[in-house]
Amino acid sequence: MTNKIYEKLMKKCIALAKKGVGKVEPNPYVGAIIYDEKKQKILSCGYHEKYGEAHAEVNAIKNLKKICKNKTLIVNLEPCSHWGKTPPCSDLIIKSEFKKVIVGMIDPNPLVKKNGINQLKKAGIEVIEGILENECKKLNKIFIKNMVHKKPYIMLKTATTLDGKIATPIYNSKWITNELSRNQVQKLRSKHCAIMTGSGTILHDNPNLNVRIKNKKNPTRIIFDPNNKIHIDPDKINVFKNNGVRIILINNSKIKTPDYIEKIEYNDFNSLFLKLYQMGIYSIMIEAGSGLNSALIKANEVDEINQFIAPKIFGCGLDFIKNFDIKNVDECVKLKDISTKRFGDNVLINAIIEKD
Ligand code: AOF
Ligand code: ZN
Repeated sequence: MTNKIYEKLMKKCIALAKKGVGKVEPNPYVGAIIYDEKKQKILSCGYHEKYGEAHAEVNAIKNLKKICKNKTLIVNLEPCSHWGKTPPCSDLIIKSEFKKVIVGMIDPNPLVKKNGINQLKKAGIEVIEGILENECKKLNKIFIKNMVHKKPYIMLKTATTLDGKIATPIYNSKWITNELSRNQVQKLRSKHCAIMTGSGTILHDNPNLNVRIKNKKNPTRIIFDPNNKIHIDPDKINVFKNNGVRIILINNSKIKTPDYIEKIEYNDFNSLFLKLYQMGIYSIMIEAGSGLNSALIKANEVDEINQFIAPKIFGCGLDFIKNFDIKNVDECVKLKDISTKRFGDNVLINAIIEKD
């Protein structure tokens, strides 16, 4: 069997895995296919459907009417080998007498991490690793960040003019990007556990930071105010309006806040994000001004940027990032895996921040 066929099947696994979006988090998105190499035929498919329930491999095996003996299993994530909320998939795969297992990427979960593959090999099953590895890693970028760093995945969104401005000198920013771009921002918000902004944005824009798409849950709001600049007045400050949305305030003041606001202290970004992860925040979309944007990028905490660019030039005003002390080009923050998308006359640039 050529890798081309495995790649095609892996693509299908990724598509199956995506059916779990919004239902399995913080678990990974996983799809599995059982394939008959002799007949060159897909016999069964499965995916991880719901948090805490059967893994993709188990569902694919369950959906197969015949026996798995001598068949090939394709799965985008290494099969697990541990007892979690469900039994180890590696045991079931061995018991089912598969001949071959095709794996997209190694499971970064320290409880698995190569153990699943090693067990399969020990049982005499042929394992082929790394098929469409980059695509598989992209699919589970949040899960990988969570497992490796025990911190939330951080995506910074900004909406700028062609010259990188987010507002005029008098803080006017309504609207730099067009309606199509702003609708896309709504979709991005709905895909993250939380939205985080700083005190400057709250005081100048008084944003709602909500999702206005029907049947979509509002993400947790995280307000970063380490210098205690905001007065918590839900009548005046929109993000503090309590309509069932979780609110986390980061400040160091002793002032009592309403019970529905969770308050945490700020020391540094690293301990803040470790803490937020422990509080069940697995991914954060940053929608802030240049102060917080710059501090987060400088601290190497941002994983991904989505920059919407409008065909406008201000030539003055607020930059989306400021005060980097860079002298030589090779000292710059480097971006990779660039993709672009048009929204009418706006362009969205999506990029991953290089960390090595
Ligand atoms: C999933 N779905 O399809 C696969 C996973 O607590 P458990 O038993 O659900 O185990 C979760 C871990 O199992 C997860 O962190 C990952 O390491 C591994 N594989 N998880 O939720 C799946 N294949
Ligand atoms: Zn499993």
